[in-house]
Amino acid sequence: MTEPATVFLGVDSRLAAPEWLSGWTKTTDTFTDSGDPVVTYEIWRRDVAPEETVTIGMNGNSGTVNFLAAVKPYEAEPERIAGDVDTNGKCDVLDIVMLQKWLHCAGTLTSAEAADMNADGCVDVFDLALLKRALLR
Ligand SMILES: [Ca+2]
Ligand SMILES: [Ca+2]
Repeated sequence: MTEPATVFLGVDSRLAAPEWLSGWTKTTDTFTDSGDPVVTYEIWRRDVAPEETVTIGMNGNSGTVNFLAAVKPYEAEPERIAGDVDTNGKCDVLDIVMLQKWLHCAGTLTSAEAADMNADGCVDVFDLALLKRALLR
């Protein structure tokens, strides 16, 4: 690798995850091929730094192709702005409106995570109060 990248690896779900996968993160994605037999692959991912070498080990089942690999340039998670409920990149009165409506069961939240101002895992009137306070500063 010469640039930061994310490597995705599909591992045959019929096999136990090999030891060398310990530095990888298992995603919730799977991939199913159309072969015979049909094989489902569990998708693992790993962010790789420049100049790092990715070594893929054996899967303990010689004789069959049981891997898929894909590499894409590393993308940082989009930055989340606390209180930016509608995720338009800024926190303003429209976010209060959206959260207020949602609390009255009349609308949707684009980002429940951004709405959870006090990060207690649920969105409620306390978060609305905090959002209002944040905007009044
Ligand atoms: Ca907003
Ligand atoms: Ca909360």
